[in-house]
Amino acid sequence: MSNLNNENFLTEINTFLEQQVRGVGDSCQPLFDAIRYSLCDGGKRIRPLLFLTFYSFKKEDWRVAVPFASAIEMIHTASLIHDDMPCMDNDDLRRGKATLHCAMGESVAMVAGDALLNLAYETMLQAASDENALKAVQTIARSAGVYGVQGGQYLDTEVSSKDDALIFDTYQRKTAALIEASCVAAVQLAGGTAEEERAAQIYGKNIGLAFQIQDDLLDVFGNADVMGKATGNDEKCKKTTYLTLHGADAAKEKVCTLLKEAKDALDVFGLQSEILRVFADELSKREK
Ligand code: GRG
Repeated sequence: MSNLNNENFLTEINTFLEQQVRGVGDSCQPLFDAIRYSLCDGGKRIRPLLFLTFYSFKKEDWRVAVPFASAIEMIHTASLIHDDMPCMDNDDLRRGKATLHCAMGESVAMVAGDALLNLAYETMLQAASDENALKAVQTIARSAGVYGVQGGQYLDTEVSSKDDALIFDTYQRKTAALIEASCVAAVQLAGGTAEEERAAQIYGKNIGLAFQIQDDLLDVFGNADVMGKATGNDEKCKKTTYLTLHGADAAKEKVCTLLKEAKDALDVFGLQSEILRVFADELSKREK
């Protein structure tokens, strides 16, 4: 995923995130330390990088978009903290180190995830100065809730028997929604056209679905050391996945089809979107 790793974008995102969760040295400093432990170290940052990439297609002043891009990373990390907990996937390893509940206890992990989610909205609302920004915040909020990540997690953990339609419903909400929102909200913030919003939506959705099927493949065939998290989790939790329903060859083929659809949507952004085509190609080869 090196091609999206614009060093300026990455530095600004990481610096901004550090600042937001530094804490003020009061009685709740340990809670900030817990949040920083999960947020500031190890993630690939693909959602905020997608956000800044789409935004910069439309506007040069990409630094004004950093709070929004970073807030998406906060939402994503909050979901990972909760996802790892014993009542959910019960994982010990995340981003190459002990999961937050293993390192600091379950109740700290619970509150840290909640606090990080809240901080994401506070951060966006503080930065929102016009109608475009409010539209973007709404898109992001919807993608994190029942129509997105939280609904997807519900389906993932509570509905064990799934057909193809329910698998795609789960993947769309749990994984694709926030990736899609990272693309769409960036175009909205930049005041893009309806056609550009639609293109970003198709790209994000297809990238997101492909990302989750690739995740299923990595959970079975990946290297835990490279990924920084355990493999075999789906088997452990007896999850039905696209891979268990259709097998590895069909899963790899589906990833390629989805990535092709993602790339085909990009024409409206012209030559500058080549970076997103390369990113799509790299996704099918990702090892972490
Ligand atoms: C608090 C928003 C919120 C939700 C609570 C627990 C839960 C409900 C949702 C979990 C959703 C979840 C973990 C989806 C998986 C998405 C996914 C593919 C994660 C891996 O993303 P990467 O590879 O991870 O981008 P890094 O570590 O690189 O950021």
